[in-house]
Amino acid sequence: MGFLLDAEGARAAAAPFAVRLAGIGRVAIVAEPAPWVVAAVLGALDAGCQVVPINPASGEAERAHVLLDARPDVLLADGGQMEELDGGDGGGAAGMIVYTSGTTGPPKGVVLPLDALRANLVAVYDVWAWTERDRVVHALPLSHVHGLLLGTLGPLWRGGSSHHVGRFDPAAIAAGIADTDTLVFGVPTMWSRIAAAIEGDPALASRFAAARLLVSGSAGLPLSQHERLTRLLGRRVIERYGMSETLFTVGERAGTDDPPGSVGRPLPDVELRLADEEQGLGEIEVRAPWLFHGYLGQPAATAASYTADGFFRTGDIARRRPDGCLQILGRADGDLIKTGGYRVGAGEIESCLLDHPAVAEVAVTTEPDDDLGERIVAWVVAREPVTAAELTTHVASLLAPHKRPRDVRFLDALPRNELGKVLKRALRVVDSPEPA
Ligand code: MCA
Ligand code: AMP
Repeated sequence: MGFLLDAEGARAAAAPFAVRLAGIGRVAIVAEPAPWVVAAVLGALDAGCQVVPINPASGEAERAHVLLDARPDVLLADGGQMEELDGGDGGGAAGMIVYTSGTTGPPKGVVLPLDALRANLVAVYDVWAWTERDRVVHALPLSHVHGLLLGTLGPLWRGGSSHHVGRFDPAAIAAGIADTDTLVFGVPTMWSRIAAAIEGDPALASRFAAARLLVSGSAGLPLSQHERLTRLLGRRVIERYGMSETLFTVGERAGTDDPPGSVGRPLPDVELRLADEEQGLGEIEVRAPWLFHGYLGQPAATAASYTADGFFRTGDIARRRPDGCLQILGRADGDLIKTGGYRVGAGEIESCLLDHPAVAEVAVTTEPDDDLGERIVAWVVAREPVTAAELTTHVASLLAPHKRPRDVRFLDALPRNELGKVLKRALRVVDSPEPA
């Protein structure tokens, strides 16, 4: 299906939502990829609301958690129909609350004021020489900052246009690339599927090559994929790095000559350091004018995510190359998973599986996956007969399909240390092609 919105059209579509939402504090929006969602988000922000985008694919448990945690005053769904809810504290400063996973527990609400959203985009406009002539083409979910902020509000607030092609499909993205100034945004899974599609239909290459900027983000694009895309397109896909909490902080510049395999350099106004600056290695710590204003209702978790001198601890380990570009090496904690560009906590999947009556014990790990980057693997000790498909469906329906394990492996017992803690490393080693 898909839709194309320009700034003027979006403004006109947003106006009635701004009127309807005037005086409302917090509004949850089921963020299906549809023009009414864009209009509702813009209108709600104009009306001074706090917008809580909800993944349309999220299951009952996850949606119930978000609604209970954020306590929005209204819920917009199905073409913009409004349902009044109990509400909570009446909201806060205009902006967004984006739900994202931690290593343990259910997803947390990342509070992002409107000023932060706008300031971050201004920095991105700067490094990519982004103008009102530019159009973004993408198929990203509108429940996360990549698709909603960068892919949609970014071009519309700049005065340009945003084209969401609907369900991700390389040919649809290619068809959406206008001969003008087009920026194509995607996660690495999309870029490797685009590469495969071009190999099957070389005529697609010239469409992608015509775009002004091709950008990958939300997870690392492996060097082999960079090389494959450069070979197919005769040009570079550039990378950028960000987080829901920090928004976009590091990126390769338009027209870069830097060798691929890095996420580029910090954006203007970003103070970025590595935990061991002498070695040019370690956890990325950032300070920027647009950092989040905490996890909703979780002051302890918020405080724990900062260093004593006010830098946000990203949990990402990086190396600074001699040319100043940053290479992301991995996560400090393996329990935070990136699959298809989605952030998923091992703990939330473990809790969900433990709620299934047949599951006695469970540990969730990941394995490298050519398509998804990381594949979620559940190691299960069953107390009664159950199939992998039943468990997968359980997770997909309660949380979201992208959180479902791609492999379920049954064991008689989980390996534990003398304190009873599960040894996830041993599970990775125990790996066998068939379930035990
Ligand atoms: C399969 N499906 C199931 C089940 N098995 N549904 C229910 N129960 C099951 N057991 C269905 C799914 O519903 C879906 O169907 C279909 O199978 C395929 O699902 P899946 O394999 O999970 O995904 P995909 O369709 O292959 O999608 C790949 C994707 C997607 C398009 C790359 O992962 C994606 O959109 N990723 C983007 C993530 C993103 O935007 N992250 C940004 C975070 P159907 O589709 O028909 O319902 S923001 C961020 O990271 C920051 C700040 C940053 O820096 O950008
Ligand atoms: P989220 O909050 O869903 O946006 O996830 C943020 C996480 O995605 C970061 O902490 C990184 O682990 C990962 N990430 C985002 N962009 C990149 C990138 N270009 N390369 C590697 N990892 C990335």
